Amino acid sequence: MTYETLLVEVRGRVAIVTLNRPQALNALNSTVMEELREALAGFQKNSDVGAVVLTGSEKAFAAGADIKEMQSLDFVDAYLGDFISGWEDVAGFRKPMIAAVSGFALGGGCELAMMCDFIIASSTAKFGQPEITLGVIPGMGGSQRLTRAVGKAKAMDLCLSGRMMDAAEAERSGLVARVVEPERLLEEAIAAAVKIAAFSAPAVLMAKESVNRAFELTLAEGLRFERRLFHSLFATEDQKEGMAAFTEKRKAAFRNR
Ligand code: CO8
Repeated sequence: MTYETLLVEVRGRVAIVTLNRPQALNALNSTVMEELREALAGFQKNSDVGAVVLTGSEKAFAAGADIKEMQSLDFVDAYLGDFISGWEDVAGFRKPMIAAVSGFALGGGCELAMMCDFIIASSTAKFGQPEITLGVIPGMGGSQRLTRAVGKAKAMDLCLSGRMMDAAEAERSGLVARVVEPERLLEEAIAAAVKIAAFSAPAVLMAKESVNRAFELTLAEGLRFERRLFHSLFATEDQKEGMAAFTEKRKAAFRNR
């Protein structure tokens, strides 16, 4: 499958998706959205893909929604067409997805990185929600996911001032899971994805689902939800294999069923 705005490569059980609009610093237009949704829908159905790495270029993960595309939009068109709502399918992807971020992750770019399960950043990465400088506000989670990730003080600072934060500040604030040197970014993200994709797929998907529920449920309901999923994993062959491998002091060979 070839795309206009994405490069897609599958290595073993890991799919690597590279945003590829270098002329616009990977600005996210409707083609990127449609193509990413299509690629992810394919990975969702493909049991040979266990995890995804989403990345951009050295200079930009993505410098935001495409300003030139949305410039002339009016309220009625945006509202009736439910502009950008298709990105929810990216956030709803059920398999693990790691963002490997180098350079600018601004506006929709920062929001796209936050739709992934965790972010590995190059030391050159810069995160921000500069929408306020354009007379708008974040539209795809910047005021919500960012606030949950970094807390009110930093989220307010970024959304109100439009300033960027570097990788070190992003890691300190809890937005980023790991920071690595630029030349190691992709290698580190792929290694993490390879490791995750080798675990039991039902356990991996349930771990993701359970962590995500922490943002929606009360603690008591979340704990109950987690426990029910935990119970259900005892119905899998992989649980038997994982625990047998531990007691037999060998590496588990998960069948992903
Ligand atoms: N949209 C369209 N084109 C862009 C964008 C963008 N967001 N960002 C950069 N480009 C283009 C530039 O116009 C330029 O094109 P051209 O050469 O044809 O003029 C090319 O990319 C290179 O950019 P610069 O020359 O500006 O590169 P610099 O290195 O000088 O500056 C910056 C890099 C600082 C990143 C600068 O390009 C910039 O400020 N970009 C805009 C950042 C921004 O405001 N982003 C927020 C956009 S609004 C948004 O994201 C709303 C989110 C809503 C939900 C989206 C769902 C995913």
